Amino acid sequence: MSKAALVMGSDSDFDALVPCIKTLKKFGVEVDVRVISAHRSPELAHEFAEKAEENGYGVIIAAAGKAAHLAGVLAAFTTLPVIGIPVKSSLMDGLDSLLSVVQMPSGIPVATVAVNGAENAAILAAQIFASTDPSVKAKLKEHKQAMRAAIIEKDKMIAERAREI
Ligand code: RP5
Repeated sequence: MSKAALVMGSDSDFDALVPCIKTLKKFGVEVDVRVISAHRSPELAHEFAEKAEENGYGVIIAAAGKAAHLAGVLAAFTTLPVIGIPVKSSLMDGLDSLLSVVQMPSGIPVATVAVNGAENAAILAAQIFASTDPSVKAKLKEHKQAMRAAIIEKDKMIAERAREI
């Protein structure tokens, strides 16, 4: 079974990450959820990233806010794909987190989703697994079909509302 790690910098990030956990489970991706801080427990971040592949993870999703260095630090110690979720912070609406996650130096990429983009992080992880896991791929196709059907419904509904004006 495809297995991802979702690592957050603090337990205070958890609520923003619930959609990521739900979405990974929806696509049949096993997920281990951890709190590891790049700043408060840096040696554990190092150890986690170095052992992630032998521990069976295919993707690491790393979420942090403010000076959000977690995803970049984990990416420094692994060749696994790392997806970064900038968590919205109280002072700058998450712009601080976004820039901290996305502005990686050449050679160490972090695939960064939007501020609080927890669902998209899970979908991107599922898409990475889908190249080798047909059951994840089938669920992704169903998801796209469902979105398409929902948009067609909304199109009809909006046309109806516009006629009534
Ligand atoms: C970051 O600092 C965490 O990812 C969190 O978003 C932020 C604040 O952490 P706490 O002070 O709430 O633990 O490292």
